[in-house]
Parts: sequence; C-alpha cells; structure tokens
Amino acid sequence: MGVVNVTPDSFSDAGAFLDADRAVAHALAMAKAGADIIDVGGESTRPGAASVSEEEEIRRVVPVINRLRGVTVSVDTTKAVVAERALAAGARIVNDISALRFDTRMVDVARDAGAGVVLMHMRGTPQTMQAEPRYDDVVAEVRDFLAKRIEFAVSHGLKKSQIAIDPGIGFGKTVEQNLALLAHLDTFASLGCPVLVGASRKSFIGKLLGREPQDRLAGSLAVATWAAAHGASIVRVHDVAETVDAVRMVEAIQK
Ligand code: 7PJ
Repeated sequence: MGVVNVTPDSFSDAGAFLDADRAVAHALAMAKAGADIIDVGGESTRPGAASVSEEEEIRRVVPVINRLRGVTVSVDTTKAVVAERALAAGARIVNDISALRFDTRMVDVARDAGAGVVLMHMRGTPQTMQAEPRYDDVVAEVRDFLAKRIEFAVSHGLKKSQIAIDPGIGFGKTVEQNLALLAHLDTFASLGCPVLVGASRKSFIGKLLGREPQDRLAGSLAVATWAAAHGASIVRVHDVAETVDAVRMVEAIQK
C-alpha cells in the first residue's frame, strides 16, 4: 500500500502533493513501482495535527481518486461523508484509523458500498493519543480491541472477508510498545483477518535510530520486511519501489 497525502501539513512530505496533479502522478508512479493499493488521505493524522472540515477533506481527496481509475484506492478517513464521496469516485477500501468509532454512519457506508475496511487500533484521538500511553499488556489490549471491532463490523453486516486489521503503529504507543506489537504480530494474524502494518518513516524509527523523517528509509524497510515475514499481508509505505524489492526477497527466502 503506497501512501498519498493530499495535505498541507503531513510531516513526511510537507504538502508536496497538495496539488492534485502531483498527487495523481505520485500515486501512478507508486502503482507502477508495485503498490497494489494506493491510500489517499486528506487529513494529517500525525500527533497534534489540526483537524480538517468535511468539505475541505472531500475537496482534497475526491479529485485525486477520480483520476485513479484502474488503481485500487483506499481512502484514509474517519468521516463517513468523505468515505461515501471517495467510494463514489472509485475508491474500494475505507482505511479508518478509528476502526469505525468516530463516525457512527461509517459502518453503514462501508457495508452499503461493499467496500473493504481497515480497522486500526488507536488510543484516544490523534490530538491526545501520545499523552503518556499506558497499557498493562499492550499486545493483549490491542488484540482484544481489534477482536471487538471485527465483531462490531460483522454485527453490522460486513463480511469478515471485507476486513483487514492494523495494530496502529505510532497511534498512542511508546517506542517500546510499538516494538512489542511488531514482535508479536502473529497474535493479530490469529484473529483471522489480513493484517496491515504502517510503520513507514514513523517517529519510533526516528527515536530509535536518531533519524529525521527523510533519513528513515533503512529503518522503515527493516520494519516492513519483519512485518511481511511475521504475518502482515499489507504494508503501508511511502517508498514503494524499495519496499517491493525488500519484501520480494523475504518472500523468495520463505518459499
Ligand atoms: C496509518 C494509517 C497506519 C493505517 C496513517 C503516518 C500517519 N492507516 N494512516 N495504518 N498511519 N491503516 O503515515 O505516519 O499505521 S497516517
């Protein structure tokens, strides 16, 4: 899964793709480089980022998605109306970092469209999530949360085959908690849905290695290959060509 941020304030590419033309070109380049899914997001979810109105988020993502016909697109949003408009424009998957919690209508929108959904674990909200996250057992708590969100989605008419789950690396977790989640990825795969891992350029890599976002490729590749080797079906990344090579090598060894 290749990331396209259509936002002016994402930490990793600083609004470079705010312009729809450039976002589309970037998305198509990632698809050509081997991304199976392009994740289009119009609201930065980095810790403390400002929230964006529904209208503005739609204005950012829909023109881009409209121009990605022939590409499998997920929309990174927690807002049902944004998901609805994105699905109408051709997106196939709703990537909801709130796991269908922030907008009560989201589950109905996904079900009625027959869309795929990504259910991600997050503690609190993007504004509050990094305020001293504490867990007794982070792996067990994230697993239980995801099990409950799968149950919720299925009880509202989604099929299990429409659902992917994600431990939410960096969303309300310390460096050590992120590492624990990655060390026990198999725990999530046992819930019976494909597992997505998004660790690309995230701050736990920066903190561990002492690297700024633009210098986190090697660390990001290490996490992506680890994840692929330990049960992840989808890795959400910025550097698609490099990740495809790295993951292909791991798969060749595993065969
Ligand atoms: C994730 C995401 C992630 C899923 C972001 C960033 C922050 N969606 N959206 N999983 N991260 N499913 O890319 O640094 O980890 S935005």
